[in-house]
Amino acid sequence: MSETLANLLKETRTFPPPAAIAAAANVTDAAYQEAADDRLAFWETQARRLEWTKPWDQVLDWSNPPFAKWFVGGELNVAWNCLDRHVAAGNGGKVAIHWEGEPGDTRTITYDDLLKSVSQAANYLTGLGVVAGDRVAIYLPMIPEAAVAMLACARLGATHSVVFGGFSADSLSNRINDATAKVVITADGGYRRGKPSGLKSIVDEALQSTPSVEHVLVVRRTGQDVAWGEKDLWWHETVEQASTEHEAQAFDAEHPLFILYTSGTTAKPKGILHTSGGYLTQAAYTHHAVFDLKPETDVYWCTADIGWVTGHSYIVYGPLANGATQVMYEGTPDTPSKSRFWEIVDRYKVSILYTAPTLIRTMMKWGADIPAGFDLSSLRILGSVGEPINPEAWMWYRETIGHNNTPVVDTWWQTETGAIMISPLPGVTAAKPGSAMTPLPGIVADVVDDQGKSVPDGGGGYLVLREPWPSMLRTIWGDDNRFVETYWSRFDGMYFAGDGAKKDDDGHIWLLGRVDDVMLVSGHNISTTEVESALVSHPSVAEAAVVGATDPTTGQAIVAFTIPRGNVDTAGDAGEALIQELRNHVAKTLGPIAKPRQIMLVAELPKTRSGKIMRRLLRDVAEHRSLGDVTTLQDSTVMDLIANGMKDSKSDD
Ligand code: 7RM
Repeated sequence: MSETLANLLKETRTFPPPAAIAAAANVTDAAYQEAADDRLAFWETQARRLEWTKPWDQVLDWSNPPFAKWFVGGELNVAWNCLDRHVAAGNGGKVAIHWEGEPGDTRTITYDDLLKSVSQAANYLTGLGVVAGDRVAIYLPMIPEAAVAMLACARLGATHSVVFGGFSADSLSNRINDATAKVVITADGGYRRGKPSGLKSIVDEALQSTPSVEHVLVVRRTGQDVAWGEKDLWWHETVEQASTEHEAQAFDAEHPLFILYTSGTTAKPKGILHTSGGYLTQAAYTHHAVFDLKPETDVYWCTADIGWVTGHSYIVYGPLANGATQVMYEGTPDTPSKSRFWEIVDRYKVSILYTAPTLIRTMMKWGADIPAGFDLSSLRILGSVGEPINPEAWMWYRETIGHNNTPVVDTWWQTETGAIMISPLPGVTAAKPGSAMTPLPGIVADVVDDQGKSVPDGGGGYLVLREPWPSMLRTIWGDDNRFVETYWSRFDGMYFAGDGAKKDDDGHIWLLGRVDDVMLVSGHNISTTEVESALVSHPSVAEAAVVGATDPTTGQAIVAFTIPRGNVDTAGDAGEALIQELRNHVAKTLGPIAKPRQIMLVAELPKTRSGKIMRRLLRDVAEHRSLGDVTTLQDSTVMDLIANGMKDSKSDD
């Protein structure tokens, strides 16, 4: 077999858009043709969704690939586009953010309020000596000040680097030093799982080794005791006392907007650099197109953390550029109870929900009676991001959350791509459960084989992008060579994303997980995603993670870690019987080659804070290696559970 990646899973269900959504859709089928006829003219049209103080002279400069310049010569202020223009248009009284704290406190923030707060922060940061081009690190919980801090930087042309509130002092200081940040914006702490967790104390520790930092601005969120040093300034005593008037200055379209570090597994984190005009154009356009946002009536909620690119593009920049009203939630979905999400949807009449497969599978595990207790009829569009969504999780999302008639948009993109690249359009696409379907208008994606040749329909291989796009990363901060090597050298003239994918018989794209995770079983390249999806298609399974473990006869063998649904009996013989049933179920669904050697029933899986399964750790467990660094784990006790479970499980044949 010489195929690059096997295509085992067949899916025949399709769900055309509801007539009402199709009839009023922001974007219709015509957009694909328009973009195909003249891609650059198409993106120019989208850039005009923003207000520019100086028009561009050239749409794209691609004379020195892979270093792109979009909207060359154009000038705009990103924060002005997200705030001032909505206020100027008479929408200052409109709610920008319905914020919900984990303990149940709430804040309602209008566009007027947000503009005032951002102006205060911009004024105070200016007073601290922050000027365009400086870097500011942001280490905050999911509170409105996180958006305020980001927008204040954007307003001044300072480059923000948001670091996940869950990262350790070491990760924080590495990121601060890599970007030589001058100011850190943090909070005393934040609420997670019902407890105030400290942030300032971690900053204090990080600051032992960050010579570039001159000031630390501290938002008071929890009121917990904090140590206080010379560099420390309370946000409420400084920013909140500053003038609410601030005149935004325009910056070049290619002015750096933010750096966001990808939390690479072992290597040094990569500071992904995004710039202004192209980034905001694609963030705003995709938010408008993929979620069909009607700013007058929709209530939008993206459950991501602001420390993840999804929070940047689809909590801050995209929605605010489009004048959306959105919900922002501080905490976890199970605090104080497992119905927290559905309470919020019901209370605010959320109409567009954007979340991650990990959350959907967790909700599946908890059971359908929990959402059934709430009125979810306001929901009209559901989105998914972060990992491949298994067809059965997609179906559950649509049926149980989306009252069996909402479009589900599975959106593929990366920190590096800045905005959504491959996704159904809710008013156009007849979506298939588990497929990201089609590159968006203006995006040129393909699936290629080892040689970089386009695979035919029905074939699997590597997902690539063949043409530059406006919100593409411009480089890795401080390391152009690594940028070229990491993304542009595997296939000539193409961006390689690191993901495996296939085209189905209709040419629709299915993401198959990271190519590093692909399993080589008796000469077949099998994706983790397809085996996981086969497991999740069994009615007893909520979630599964699959890895290839070294095997003396097959090279690698498939080992699956499986979380049963809430009501499933797994005690004693019942558990053993289920394991056999699941192994046979996979063999029946995908063929005998994909039959797992071993299945373990577990309660949890190790995940990053953005919800991605850490297969590397599971591979270590499956091969009985030590666990290595688990500091980015959502819950490190999970690994103990899994390691214990390992002893009990047995592998036959
Ligand atoms: C937005 C985000 C990027 C990686 C990417 C994929 C995976 C994301 C999907 C997906 C299948 C999806 N940025 N990924 N979305 N895989 N279907 N809809 O997640 O930089 O944190 O991660 O996430 O492997 O390369 S990210």
